[in-house]
Amino acid sequence: MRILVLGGDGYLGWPTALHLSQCGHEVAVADNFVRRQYDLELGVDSLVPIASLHTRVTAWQERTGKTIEMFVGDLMDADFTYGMIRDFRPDAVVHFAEQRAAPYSMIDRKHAVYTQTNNVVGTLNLLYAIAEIDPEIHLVKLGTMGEYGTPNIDIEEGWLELEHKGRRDRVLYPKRPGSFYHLSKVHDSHNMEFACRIWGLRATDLNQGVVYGQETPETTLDDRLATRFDYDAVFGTVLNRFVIQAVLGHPLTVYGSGTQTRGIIDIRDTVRCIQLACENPADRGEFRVFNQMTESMSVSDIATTVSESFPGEVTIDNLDNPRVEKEEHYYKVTHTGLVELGLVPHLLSDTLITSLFDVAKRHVDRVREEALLPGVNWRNPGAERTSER
Ligand code: NAD
Ligand code: USQ
Repeated sequence: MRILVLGGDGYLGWPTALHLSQCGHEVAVADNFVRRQYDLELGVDSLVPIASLHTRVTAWQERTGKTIEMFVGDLMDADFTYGMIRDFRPDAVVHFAEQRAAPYSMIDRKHAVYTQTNNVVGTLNLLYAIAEIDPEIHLVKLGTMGEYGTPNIDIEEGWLELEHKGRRDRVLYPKRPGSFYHLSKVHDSHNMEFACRIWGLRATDLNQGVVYGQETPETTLDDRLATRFDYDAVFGTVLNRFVIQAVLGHPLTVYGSGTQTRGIIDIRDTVRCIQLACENPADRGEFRVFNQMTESMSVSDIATTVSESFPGEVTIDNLDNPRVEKEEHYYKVTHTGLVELGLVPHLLSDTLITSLFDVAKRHVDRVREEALLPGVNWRNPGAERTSER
C-alpha cells in the first residue's frame, strides 16, 4: 500500500513510518517541524538526541535500501495539503500531525487557541483534500482515550447503543475531556464522523491511551533512527517521566492521590496498531473507532511498578494536582477491536522498564532539572502569560 504518515518527524510518527516501510509499504512522511519549535519555546529537548528528518531518511535508506519520501509543510496550509495528496496519491493517510500536550494547551489563551486551530483546521483541510481528490483514501487518525474522560459507565469503542423513552439509537459516545487539547480531538472526531456520513469517506479514529517506551525494532538499527523521548512536565508522558525521575534520584511526581486511572500502551504496539488499521480499512461511509490501549493502570500503580523495577532507592512525592481531574472514579474500557484484527499486546513488564532505565541512564546529563516540575496549572487561566493577551 501507499501510506502517507502526517507528523512523521514526531515521537510516534517516525517509528510508525519505519515500521510500515519495513512491512513493505511505500511510505511518505510529512511534517512542519513545529514540535522541534515547542522545545525551543520551552527550553527543553528530547532526552535522546534526534537526527534531522533528512538525516533519518538517509540513514534508513543506508541501513535497509528502502526509501521514504518527505513532504515539508503545514496542514493548515490547504495548498500544501492538497498538493501532497495529489502528488503522493496514498491508499491510506495516517494522521499524527497535531499539537498533542494537554499542559501546553492549558498554558493560556494563546496556546489553547493555537492547539484547537492547528488540530481542527489541519484535520478539516485534510478531510476536504481527501473528499475532493480521492474519497477512496482511508484516513487513519490519532484520537485519544482522554476524549471520553472518566464516565461512570463502561467506555465503548466510539459508539453507544442507547435506549431512551422506549426508542433505541446508536450514537457517538458522549465525551467529557479534561483539557483544550483533548477537546480538539473531540472536535476532530465529530468532523470526521460528519465527513463519513455526508460525503461517504472512510475513516478510523484511534483513541489511543498514554504511550510509553522509546524503542522499536526499527529505531534501534542505528542511532540516527532514534525517536524522541520527552521528560519535561509539558510534553513528557507519565511513565516515561517516572523512569527518568528514578534514574535521576528525584521523587516520582504523582499528581494528587494518584488513584486516577488511564489506559496505557507500549510504543511497539502503537506502530503495530497503525499497521493493522491501514491493512484492514474501514468501509466507504464508515466512521470506525478503536480504543488503542492495552491495559489500565492508576498513576500510583505506575509509580510503584517503576520504583519496584529500579535497582536502587526510589521515593514517591504526591504533589498537589496541577490538573483538574477526577482522582476517584470508575474506569472500564472496551478495547477488543484491534485485538480482533490481530494485535498481540506487549503488557507492561520489568524488562521494558529496565530497558528504558538504560536509555535514560545513557543520556541523563541532557536533563534540565527545572523542567521536571509542573508549571502549568489548570485552575489559573493565563497565569503564565498575562501580558500576551
Ligand atoms: P509529537 O508532537 O511528537 O508529533 C506530532 C508531529 O506532528 C510533530 O513532529 C509536529 O511537528 C507535527 N505537526 C504538528 N502540527 C502540524 C501541522 N499543522 N502540520 C504538519 N505537521 C504538524 O506527538 P506524538 O506523541 O508523536 O503524538 C502523535 C499523535 O498521537 C498526536 O495526534 C497525539 O495526539 C496522538 N497521541 C499521542 C499519545 C502519546 O502518548 N504520545 C497518546 C495518544 C494519542
Ligand atoms: N501525571 C502524574 N504525574 C506526572 C505526569 C502526569 O501524576 O508527572 C498524571 C496526570 O495527572 C494524568 C496522567 O498522569 O492523570 C496522564 O498524564 P500524561 O501527561 O501522561 O498524559 P496526558 O496528559 O493524558 O496526555 C498524553 C499525551 C496525549 C495523549 C494522552 C492519551 O500527551 O497526546 O492524547 O496521553 S490519554 O491520556 O488517554 O488521553
